[in-house]
Amino acid sequence: MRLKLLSYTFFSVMIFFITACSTISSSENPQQTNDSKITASAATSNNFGPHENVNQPPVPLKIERVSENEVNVEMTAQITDIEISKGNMYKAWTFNGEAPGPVVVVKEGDIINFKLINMDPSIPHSMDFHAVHAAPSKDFIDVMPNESGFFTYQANKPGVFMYHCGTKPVLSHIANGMHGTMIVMPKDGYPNDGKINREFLIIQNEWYKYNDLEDFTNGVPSNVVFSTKALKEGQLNTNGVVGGLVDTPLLAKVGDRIRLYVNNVGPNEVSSFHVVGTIFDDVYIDGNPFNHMKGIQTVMLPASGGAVVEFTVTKEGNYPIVTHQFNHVTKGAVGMIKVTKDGKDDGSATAGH
Ligand SMILES: [Cu+2]
Repeated sequence: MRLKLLSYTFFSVMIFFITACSTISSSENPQQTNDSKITASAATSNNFGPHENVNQPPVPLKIERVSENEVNVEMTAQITDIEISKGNMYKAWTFNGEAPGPVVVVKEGDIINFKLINMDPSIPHSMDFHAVHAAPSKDFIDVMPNESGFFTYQANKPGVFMYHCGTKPVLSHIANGMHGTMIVMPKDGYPNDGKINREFLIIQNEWYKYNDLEDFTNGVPSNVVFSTKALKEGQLNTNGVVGGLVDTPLLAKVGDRIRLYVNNVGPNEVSSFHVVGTIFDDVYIDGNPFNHMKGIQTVMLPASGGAVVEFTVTKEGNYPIVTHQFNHVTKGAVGMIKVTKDGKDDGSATAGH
């Protein structure tokens, strides 16, 4: 494994982390994984079980607006290898072959006609959208292997919401990668909509020993990571991998007012979400415009919790995104916003050696 050293002078600490590059371009299919690495990884991993020889290529999210207040959303449950740190392949249980799964963006009040296609040949999966009012015993039920489930519900509260597989044991399904974010855009927008120059989605999640419920339950995460999902065509779209948002930083221009939709999908840890070198001017807890706070240094995100944070970058440079629980930073929880004169990547290193 290659170790890089990030100089983090603001706190006069040096943070070691393992770099990995596993970005997915939003405009093309995510990269295919390397079978020889998976075989090597399988020899040391403890429990692939019935998924031993399964590695299903990512399937793009299908979302189609069928009327002013109605969308059709189609997702898959599938098994897909993801390189969570250099050389460490994880046979993830996923939605659509991404972990976290693809971002789903709808509008407040939308009726969602949801289809879940379970491509997993061996175990059931399901979908629990925190964004909707539903009867879990009917609307979040298991979909059997190689079958599809159809569900309808309404997203009538705005915000940044977690979704996850709710099949028992839920912890195994979430920790193995079945989590993601739905953004329900407020019907009247956010107060600063006209002043925002750039917006990104940042998701925090943890990884543990492979498919090990004992470790999920009583252990500590081996990695804590940030990812981003493309909110529009051409934006970066990554899995939750160590170093993903350092090797390929988010870009901004001096003076930009930036909005981050943030979501901590856990499964177990709290996030103390902070961007070094700035103060959040405006924060909307869980992304609801009603929950408006100002002048916040660190936003606490419970497991599953979300927020919208807005801030201005006033100087050129690299702004680390962290959870201020610094033991998690050493496990990968750092991303980078690179601020340049023109908002383009100037090629300078985001992590010093
Ligand atoms: Cu599942």
